Formats: sequence, C-alpha cells, structure tokens
Amino acid sequence: MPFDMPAKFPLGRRNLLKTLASAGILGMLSPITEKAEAQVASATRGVPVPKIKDISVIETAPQGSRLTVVKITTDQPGLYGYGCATFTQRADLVKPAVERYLKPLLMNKPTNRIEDIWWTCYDSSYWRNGPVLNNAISGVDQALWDIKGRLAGMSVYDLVGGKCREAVDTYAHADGQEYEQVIAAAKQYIAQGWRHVRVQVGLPGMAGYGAQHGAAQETFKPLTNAPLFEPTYQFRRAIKLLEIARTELGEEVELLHDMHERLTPNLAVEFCKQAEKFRMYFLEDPLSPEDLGYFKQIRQNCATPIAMGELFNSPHEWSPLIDEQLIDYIRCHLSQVGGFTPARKISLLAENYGVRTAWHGPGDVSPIGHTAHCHLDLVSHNFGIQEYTPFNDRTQEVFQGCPQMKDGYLWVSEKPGWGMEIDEKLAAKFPFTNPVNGLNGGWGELRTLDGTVIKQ
Ligand code: GCO
Ligand code: MG
Repeated sequence: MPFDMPAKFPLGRRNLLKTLASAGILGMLSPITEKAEAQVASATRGVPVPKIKDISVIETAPQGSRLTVVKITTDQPGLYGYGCATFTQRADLVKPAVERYLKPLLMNKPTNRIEDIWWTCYDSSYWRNGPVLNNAISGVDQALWDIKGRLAGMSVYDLVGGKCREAVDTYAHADGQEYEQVIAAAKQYIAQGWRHVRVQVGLPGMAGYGAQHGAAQETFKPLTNAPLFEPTYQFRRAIKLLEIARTELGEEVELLHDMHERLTPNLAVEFCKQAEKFRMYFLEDPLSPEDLGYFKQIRQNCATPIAMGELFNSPHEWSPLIDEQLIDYIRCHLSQVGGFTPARKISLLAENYGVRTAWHGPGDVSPIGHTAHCHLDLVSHNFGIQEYTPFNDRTQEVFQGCPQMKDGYLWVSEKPGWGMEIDEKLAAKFPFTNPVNGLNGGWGELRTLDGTVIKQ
C-alpha cells in the first residue's frame, strides 16, 4: 500500500519514527542493531564524554633542564592526562600561555575532540606558529591523547594504529673535548649494543656544540670576552673526527653528526660533499631555518643523508623540504610544532615522499615528550631513528613509567595513554632556579673572533 506520509502524518517523518520506536516496532525489526548497541555500551562501559574541568602546569627540573608539563583534569573522577610543553630557553612564558589563554578557551570542552581543540587553540591567537604558543598547545594536545588512551584502556600507539615494530631504535651521543675521548665513548656505546652513534668533538679555546673545550687560546686574540665560535675551525675538526671515527670504529657502525646550523651555507654544502666518503647515517641540521634554499645545492652536489628540523615551528618550513625531497629525515621537536597531532601529520606527509623520521630527543624534552616520540616511532612505518638521552634516577622517580633502554632500543610502558604517572609532590621539590648568568634558562651570546654575534 502506498505510504502517503504528509497526509497521514502531518508532523513528519521524525514523529513517525518516534511513534514506531515507542511501540517497539523498530526494535523488533533490528535485533542485530540492538545487540551491537548493547555490546558497544558494555565495551565502553557507557561512560559519558569527559569534559575539561581544569588545566594546570607542572614545572620541574629533576635533571637540571627546565621541564614543563600540562595536566588536564576532567569532570570524571580519576581521569586526567599529561602533555609535554617544554621550552627551556623561555620556560617562564609557557605557563601563562597555558593558564591565562588556553585554559579559559577550553574549559568544559569535550576531551574527545582533539582535532577540533588543536585547531581552536592554533587559530585563537590569530598570529601563530611561534615557539611559546606551540609548546602550550602541545601540552594540551598530548594531555588529551593521554586521556583518550586512559579512557579507552589503550596505549596511544594502539589508538593511532598499533605497533609496526617491537621497540624504538636509538642513537647515542659520543662527545669529547678531543678525538680520542669521542672514540672511547663511542666504543663503549657500541659495546653496550648501540648500532648508531652521534660523534661531536670540542674546539680548543671555543664553545663548540656538543662538547665544550677549555679557555680561549692566546693565539686567537679575540676582540670579545664572549664564548667564541669560528665556522671554518668547526668544519675542519668535524671532518677530521668523521675520518678518525670511520677508521677507528669500523665499517659497520652508523655515524651521525650534528652541525647545529652553525656553518655558513656554502661551508655546509662543502661539508656535505667532503663527508660523503664517510657514509654517514645522517648529518643533522646543516643549515639554519633562514637558509633553507641552500638544501637544493646540497642535494645537487652529493648523497650525504640529511636530517633537518629541530628548530622548525611552522608548516612553511617542513612542507617544502619534504615534498621536494630535499632531506632524508625530518627531525622536528614535537612540542615546538604543537604536539603529537601535528607531528603525526608530518610523519604521514613524509611517508608519502620517502622521508623518514628522527624526532628531536635532547635533555630538554620531558619524559612525557620522549614517550610521545616513542609512540609515534612505534606506529610510523617511515620511522628512521630516535635521539636518545638517558633519564637519571631522580627523573624516573618523578616521571614513573619512563621508556626503558635495552641494547640501544627503547621499550615503552604498555599501560593506557602514555603509560606514565607523575609524582607531583616530588616534582615540586625540584623547582626552576635561576642560574648564575641570571638568564632564567635563556642562552647567552656566541661570537666570532671579531666580536660579531652569531647563531647558537
Ligand atoms: C640535539 C640538539 C640539542 C639542542 C637543545 C637546545 O640535537 O639534541 O641540538 O642539544 O641544542 O635541545 O635546547
Ligand atoms: Mg641538534
């Protein structure tokens, strides 16, 4: 019989469905749906979507570096999450960015809408892609992933697709004032199971990156009292180090080196050419973000693998390098790019262009941040290598459930979310202190012999 809805049911289809449902007619027609709904309700325990009840900031320095972590508390008792928002050089600015700007914006929002919240935070300052705000957003973003994981009873790596490898391969830091010290440190790491070692040697009389050296030599006669650095000097020491390392450590070990964006662009091109014969795993940050145009010259001149990106804040920086295939590894600082959500997108973009990941993992990332790296490393098919920095005992007491190191691999806790808890009372016993230079964790100056200030 034709069904003339407008005539018989002037209030429309919605009311018709309501009537049928209350008479039990629809229910009777779909037992499969009913059963499925009951199963989902029991699997999810029928928990309503949690809402953001409070956002606070934990500041602690158990290992010296100023670590900032955002805690989001929900309206459901016992459900909260942690996210890394660490920016040591301007640490005091992140807390107000979270508490005075993001907190009022996000109170009572549903915690399940991570993507929506990320964009809300990102767009709300109008001016964006700056390190303070990106770190603040990262703290919120990672805390929301932690909450989602705790709620689901799953690790974050499970939520975003599941492990595609067993553990996270890492590189260790072999540093020394002189070549023989670097080689001795590298040999120790190799004996402990590492297959990848980053080598850095000091510059006598200068402030080299990765390994400091003694007082300025008389022969330099600098026109400044500030710490010194000369790019050509660094160039020669680093090339020599790679040569010695390849001879002394053999063919098998994977060698890495961090240029820390300190050479002039043309010197960086020349360095990559000369380093080609040492078959590096990668050369890290050869150019500064201001000189990205020179990556084409590096590519056109040699096959030294290039890793880049710890200073990046903006998609305008990483996107062209990835889609023009000018680098081999993208190694952004997760909290600087705005957290886990954007980093996952960077990794997927990179996967499409044959670029692998090597997230920045220094001491000035909190263990929550290091754990977020590891979860991303575990789920990304295009993972390359993870920078490793050991956690001291104090740090592991404050941050319980830190990834564990074995034979050069990091293993994460399998508990829900990030699988970590923070002893907040203990964390408060290691407050930020102002060091002797009075710069609140900020970096001072670095100058060339004639007194010109240069990038660090
Ligand atoms: C690295 C980095 C760090 C940075 C530090 C800045 O490759 O690990 O270059 O050592 O210098 O994170 O605060
Ligand atoms: Mg670096």
